[in-house]
Amino acid sequence: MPIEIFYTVVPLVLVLGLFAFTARDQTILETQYDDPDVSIVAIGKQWAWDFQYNGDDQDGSDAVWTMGVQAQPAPNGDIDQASLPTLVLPVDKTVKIELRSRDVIHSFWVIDFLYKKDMIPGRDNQWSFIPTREGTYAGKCAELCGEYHSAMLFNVEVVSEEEYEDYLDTLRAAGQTGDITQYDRNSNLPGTGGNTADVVGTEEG
Ligand SMILES: [Cu+2]
Repeated sequence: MPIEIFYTVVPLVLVLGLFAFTARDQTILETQYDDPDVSIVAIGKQWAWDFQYNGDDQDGSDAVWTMGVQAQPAPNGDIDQASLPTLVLPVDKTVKIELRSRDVIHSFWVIDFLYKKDMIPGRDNQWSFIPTREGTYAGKCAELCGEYHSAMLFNVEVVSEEEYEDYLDTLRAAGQTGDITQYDRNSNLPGTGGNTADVVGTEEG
């Protein structure tokens, strides 16, 4: 009898303990900012990433964006870091990222942020956080999504607010403005992903 009670109570305490900690942390991690300083849409696609930095307008007309290509080999055989899609974020600001997919299920994973979340076609996910340390952080797709899944890489650059604004200005100057969430699958070939003309060519309906 004492043994029976022992191996009923001990697992019960373990399971309830794990549940309590999970529920507590998950509630904190999953709380979304209603009015973030920075509102971003990250879109997964076979096999790269598009990033849209929303402005104030509801229709997205004052948004700026980049459209990425999958990882390219550098001359020495390594990954060409310079051509990877890059998400630029200002340090110490509240960030809310809307996670979308253009085709199949992907997963948005920034390794050093210790968090990842699926991008599911037709079901938008959100992730709110505050980047607190400047630097470059590696990200990748964490959901097997097809032939070049392993080339679905990106970098996150956390920079000062001035550098962030300068970066948005360079996108604006390059004419990369407007809402890209409405487009269907984009060409992922090098040299075509960020080209406005190609984007217009793949517009739906
Ligand atoms: Cu993927």
